[in-house]
Amino acid sequence: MSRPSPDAEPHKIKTVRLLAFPTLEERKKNLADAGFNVFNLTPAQITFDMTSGGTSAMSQEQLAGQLVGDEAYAGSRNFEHLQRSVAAVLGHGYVCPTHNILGSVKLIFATMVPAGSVVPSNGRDRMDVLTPRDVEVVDVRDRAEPVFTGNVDLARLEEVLKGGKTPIVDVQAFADGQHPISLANLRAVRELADKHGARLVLDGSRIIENAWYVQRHETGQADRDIRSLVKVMVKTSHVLQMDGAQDPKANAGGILSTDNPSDHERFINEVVVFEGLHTYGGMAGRTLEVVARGIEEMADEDEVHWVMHQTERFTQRLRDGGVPLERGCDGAYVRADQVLPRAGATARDTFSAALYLLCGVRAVAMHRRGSEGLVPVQIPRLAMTNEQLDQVADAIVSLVQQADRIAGLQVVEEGPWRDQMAYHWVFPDLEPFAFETFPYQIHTIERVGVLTRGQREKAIRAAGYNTFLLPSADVTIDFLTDSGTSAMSTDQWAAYDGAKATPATSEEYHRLMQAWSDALGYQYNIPTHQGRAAEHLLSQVMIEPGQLVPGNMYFTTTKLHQELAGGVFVDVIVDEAHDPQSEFPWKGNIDMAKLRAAVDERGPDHVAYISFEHSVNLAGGQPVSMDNMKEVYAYCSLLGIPVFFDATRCVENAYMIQWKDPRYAHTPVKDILREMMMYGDGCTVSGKKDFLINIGGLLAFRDNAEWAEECEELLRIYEGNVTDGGLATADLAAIARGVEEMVDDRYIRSRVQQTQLLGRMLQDAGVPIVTPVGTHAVFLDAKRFLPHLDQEQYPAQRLAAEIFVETGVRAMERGNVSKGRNPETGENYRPALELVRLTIPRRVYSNDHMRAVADGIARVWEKRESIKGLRFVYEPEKLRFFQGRFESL
Ligand code: P61
Repeated sequence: MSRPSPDAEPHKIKTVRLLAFPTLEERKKNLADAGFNVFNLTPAQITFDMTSGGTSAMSQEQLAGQLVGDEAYAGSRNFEHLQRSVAAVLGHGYVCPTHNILGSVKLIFATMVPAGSVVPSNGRDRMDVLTPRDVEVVDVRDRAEPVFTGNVDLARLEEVLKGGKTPIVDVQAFADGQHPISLANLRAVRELADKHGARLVLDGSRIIENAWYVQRHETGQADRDIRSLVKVMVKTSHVLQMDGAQDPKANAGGILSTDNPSDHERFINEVVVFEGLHTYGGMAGRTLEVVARGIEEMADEDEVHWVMHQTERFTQRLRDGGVPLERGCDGAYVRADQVLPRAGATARDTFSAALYLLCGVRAVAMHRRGSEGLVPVQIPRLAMTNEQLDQVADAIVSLVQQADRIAGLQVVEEGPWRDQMAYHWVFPDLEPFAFETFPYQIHTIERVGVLTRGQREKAIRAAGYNTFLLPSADVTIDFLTDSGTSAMSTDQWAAYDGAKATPATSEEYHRLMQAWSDALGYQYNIPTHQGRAAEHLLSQVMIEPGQLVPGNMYFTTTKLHQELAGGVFVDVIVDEAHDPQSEFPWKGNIDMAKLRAAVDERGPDHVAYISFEHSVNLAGGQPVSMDNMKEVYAYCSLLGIPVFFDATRCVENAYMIQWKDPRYAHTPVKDILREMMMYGDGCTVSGKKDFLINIGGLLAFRDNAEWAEECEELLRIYEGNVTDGGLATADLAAIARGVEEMVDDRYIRSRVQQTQLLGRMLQDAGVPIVTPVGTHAVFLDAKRFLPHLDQEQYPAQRLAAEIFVETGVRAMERGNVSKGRNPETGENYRPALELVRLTIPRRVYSNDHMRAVADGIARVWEKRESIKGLRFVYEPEKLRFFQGRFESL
């Protein structure tokens, strides 16, 4: 079962944790304050904390598990769950929980290892805590074995066992994070232990990584899956100890499991002395639950392969860059003594301090001071993208290249443990390394659908070739919409959880008012449950029947509400917007000639307002220039015609101005946005897009109190209270945070540049797309993709279906099906743009996902000639794209 390297995460991002990017000056200050010992730095001072213990991204099911801890002293449901998951995945019938791995070690030594014992072990890092216990630890690792470097030297082990003072043999899976053991060797150790009446205690904290190694490198094991290898390794031991903060991806906790009732009996009688009752063992109920769920999930084949792929890729990049290192199952262990030979005994801590100074990354050697000069650079499981890891590797390579500029730390205070060290240092003059990456780490993941091609064929037929009708569980990468699909940050969640709910006025409401007026500069801000609710109120208040509403291309809900209020929409967008091949950079602009003609024809009194959308969705996410906003506003304000923005994607538009208009290249996006909003009298917003929340909207007026009052009157009737707009208090809190996060320059740049990347890769493969690429989506041009299909055969609809079958990616048709039929003639409108929208949710996918999507669509492109059209089998009258069903021609 030799698997190719996975090309993208087999999951998406559910929650993000924002990263800090301290400046060089801040890093110097932080280091000095920390006594130049990076152990003393805190995550808020660090960009990437390269450690794997308790730092993994968990699944959303684990996160949810935190809230179902029943926090009982005795016999909790979470403990029962732990028993079930240990039995199912590890195969042991008894489990005793502990507060962490040290708790497990403590119980084993208290119950099985009398003072004066000799304990053979293949690991060294445990010595720190074993030696003070009046036992002799003997290193029995087989130094001659080239592949399974954690194997036990069996002859040496037997020698030790023959001494008669050895009650247990201590074996670590992936000893010290660096040395895997083979299944054959583990079995031989068990035989020897049995022969001499000792018990084999396996530390399985990194059993997943070891199982992967066995699958990949041990003869005869390639066809076994990780799950069965884990079980067989566990069953080979008498007792398993496991750190909950490693493979189970919890932030604390540990277990001891066994099949032997008398061993278990001893553990549970001792656990009450040191840890807690045997049904919680020093863990909170929530941690028990997270560990239980983590054990159930940890052997997921795709996830294990992704984690190990990241480790291999990271290590290889360092090796290629000439960094001396030793392999780790969870990262690379850098030979600081070789990098900084002049630093002598302080080489490790000097390396760590220099790396932090260079780029804000922490890699720290912990525990006791020892002789080995290794600095572990561990990867928090699932928490970083390949791009981020590549940059961390590049930073380390750059450090190694500058090593001769670095003098060793001078010891000021010392002790036997590394956290006790304090130093003085003369800062070396290093060329700093700047990260250009997502300004967040992955906090929680969401598993995605993994169907086979055959299953996807069945699924799309069952959905009538309509991607709206596919269950999301069947979708691998969901590019249907960027609406309400953002990953929230942990800060947003914290605000959400901390909100004090009320149907009246809340602190969260006031905070939100402040956040909105800071971001947009408008005086009157009215919350709504989403965008269309704001459109409804605005249209009802501002439009008199028969009035024109000129706009830069329509959006479905916006136009609908204008028409329901008796308005007549007129499209005044520039012609280039209708041409998928025009390279004009401001395709969202209003054509002044068209606007003037519309106003002149009916007179300014017959124009309700201008409906001015930022980053025009249906034109392909095309931006409006600052000059155009100024010009439209200057013209309209003279005539007394209000200008209202649809500011749903205003931040993306602001970034496009920063990127494409040289006059704004150095202006923060926050300031560009404030200027943009000055050229309007108000706005509607669907908060589900740029504002980084899953639900919510806004109706705002710059300074007109009368309009605001009229809208609030309708709000009370249709939506909710004026202080919540029908939203939960908690959602108000999440929006307020989202509004702060959305104008972060690093964030919005990485967001829009991700869209650009996907567009470039598709263009490089020759796939016809709308150019220039917009902000939130890449639009495929189905007319050029499938020129052999007539528009009556719904090429965009078929293309979206075909992309799903080939790749598991869900896209949205935006062409003949969406536009509908002319009610008078019954004919399809046959719009100029026959498009498939690949819409990118915010903070949810990595750039590797983009690559996988581009490769998949390139495969569809290659076989385009064999793709057939569709015909309706069920065609609803209104908004037929949502429910319509088709069959293949
Ligand atoms: C979308 F197929 N957009 O792009 P609400 N203005 C703008 C939007 O993009 C927008 C709304 C107002 C969606 C969701 C969607 O026919 C459809 O918060 C520029 O959804 O009410 C929504 O905001 C409406 C998709 C909406 C559709 C209607 O995917």
